[in-house]
Amino acid sequence: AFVLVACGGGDSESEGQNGENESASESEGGEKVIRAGIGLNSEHPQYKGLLKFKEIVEKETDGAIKVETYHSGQLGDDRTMTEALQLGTQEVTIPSTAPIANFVPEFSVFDIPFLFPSEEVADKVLAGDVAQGLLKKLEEKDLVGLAYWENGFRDLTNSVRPVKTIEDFEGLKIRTMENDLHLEAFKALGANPTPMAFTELFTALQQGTVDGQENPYATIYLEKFYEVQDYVSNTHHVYSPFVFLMSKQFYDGLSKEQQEIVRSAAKEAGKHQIKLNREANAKYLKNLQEEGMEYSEISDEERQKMVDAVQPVIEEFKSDIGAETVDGIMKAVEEAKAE
Ligand code: TF8
Repeated sequence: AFVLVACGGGDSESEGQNGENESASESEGGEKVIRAGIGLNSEHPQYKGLLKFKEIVEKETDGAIKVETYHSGQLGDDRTMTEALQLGTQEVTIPSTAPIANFVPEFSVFDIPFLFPSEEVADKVLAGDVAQGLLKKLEEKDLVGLAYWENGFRDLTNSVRPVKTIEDFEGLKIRTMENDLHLEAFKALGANPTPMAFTELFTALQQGTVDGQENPYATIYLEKFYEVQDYVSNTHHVYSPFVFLMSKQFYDGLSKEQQEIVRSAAKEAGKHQIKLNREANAKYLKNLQEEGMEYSEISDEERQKMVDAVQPVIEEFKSDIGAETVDGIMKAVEEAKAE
């Protein structure tokens, strides 16, 4: 019944086995469909990862589960797609943790500025008990967190001036994700932040409703923000994980075996996504400069001033996030650093 517009994979492996093709046709009519929507465009590693998920799930279930993929916010933004999962009108989305905090406040722990010093530390902490425990909390909100994927370290762009020092933030109108901790952190840095859905961001930058935004280099480049932004700085102020979310209503309707398949597919596709994402984030700063953006490097000394400026905000939010979660993640960071 469903004709797929965006097709992933398409390699010979998916056609190979005769017996499996037969059972797939027998399941006609009874097939389940996963409508998977993401915010970023089809060039982004987030979408490449989603295509990998589709390939694995359709192969492993012999076509009993079909995956339809939608990019560029075609089905909505992070928040509205997450709500659709709760209602059971969409099956999969992969938002940043920041908007997920509007559903499960503990996820804001990842919005603590300068929490993760490196991707290696992020990997270890996200694989650890506290971060994995947060995924389980989603079930109380009719969501199933199948795996962490990666958005990555966020860097600042704007169209007013090069940002090298903390003083340079003064008065800049910065779009933030819909997350209170982000908002307050940017106020503490001296900026004038406005929360906004990602789907409205390009136009807001273009029309000058906001002066700047912050996202990993892959997003800044692949979403062509360089067309409407002049300056980029390696603030690396927050590491954003993505969470691969499934509607609990849908998940509960799967057989045990299918649940295992979607779970391991989300993890496997996540490894692929994270690899591509790191290659992209490492590569695209150069492309941004080639497109004419002026790059400013933040010195260690200046970054320390930013770390100090946001400390009161972290204190203020600790009880909202949950002291146990904050302390648990911070301990995990220290342990990962020491390894
Ligand atoms: C943001 C996030 C987004 C993603 C994606 C659009 O700035 O970094 O890029 O969550 O879903 O809103």
